[in-house]
Amino acid sequence: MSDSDQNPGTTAPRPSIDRRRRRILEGLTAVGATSLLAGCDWTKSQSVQDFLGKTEDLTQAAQELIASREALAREFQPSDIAPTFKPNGTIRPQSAAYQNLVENNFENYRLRVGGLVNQPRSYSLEEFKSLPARTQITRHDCVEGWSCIGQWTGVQLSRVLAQVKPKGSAKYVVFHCADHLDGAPKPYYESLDMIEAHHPQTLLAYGLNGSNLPVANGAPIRLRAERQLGYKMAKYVMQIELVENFKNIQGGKGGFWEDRGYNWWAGI
Ligand SMILES: Nc1nc2c(c(=O)[nH]1)N[C@H]1C(S)=C(S)[C@@H](COP(=O)(O)O)O[C@H]1N2
Ligand SMILES: [Mo]
Repeated sequence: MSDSDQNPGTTAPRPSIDRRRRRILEGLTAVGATSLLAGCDWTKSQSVQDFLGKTEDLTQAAQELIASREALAREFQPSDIAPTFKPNGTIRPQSAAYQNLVENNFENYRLRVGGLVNQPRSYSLEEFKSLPARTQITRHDCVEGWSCIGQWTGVQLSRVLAQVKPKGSAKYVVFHCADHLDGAPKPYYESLDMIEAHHPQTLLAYGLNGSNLPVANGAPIRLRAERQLGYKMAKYVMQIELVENFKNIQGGKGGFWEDRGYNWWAGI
């Protein structure tokens, strides 16, 4: 990626909206975890109402933002699917451990889910594929300026979170990957807040266009967060960690590209 691809949107002068937006997002993130996990409609939960009540001057902006965080990404028709889904970034992790997984058809793969949860667990690929699935046809937008439409099949992340039972202190979901992009010393990683993690179109996908997810696109499991830019959608997910903040993870900014200057918030 060239330097001009970094920090999309930083050239646009929109300081006050951005500041408000950030304050609201931080508030929603803070209250999001507990209210979502209680299984309630989080926009009506007491903690969200309390938060919004304290920001009277922001009510209009806050309501617009809540609506935008609930909105579904557009879904497309089968005839819109691109013949090949363009791979980007790592297309084949080089480690011996990953090569072994590929050679054994991912039989030894385990998706580990832990951190700030009450019931850490790990899934074999077979177990994971036996969970209820969702299929969606969506458009992927990369910050480099290309888009691609594909059909994804996978398990809603919300379903996995319900199984591991996050603690009240969990505010973010971190995805640790198998690849070291561009020979980086540490593996690729990414993160979502609890609201994005519980969005119905946020999937841990194992299928692309009706087949197993190809290695080039993140086999055996990759994240789909359909209202975010491509770099948020971690491929080769090995481990999921719930955390309160990013300070002990790599560069501390919540993602591989974030540690290198991209915005953590990559909503589109
Ligand atoms: N583990 C990992 N995940 C990653 C990347 C990567 O290099 N490694 N690249 C990101 C970027 S910038 C994009 S656009 C998409 C590309 O997904 P694709 O290869 O299926 O097109 O994956 C994202 N997730
Ligand atoms: Mo990207």
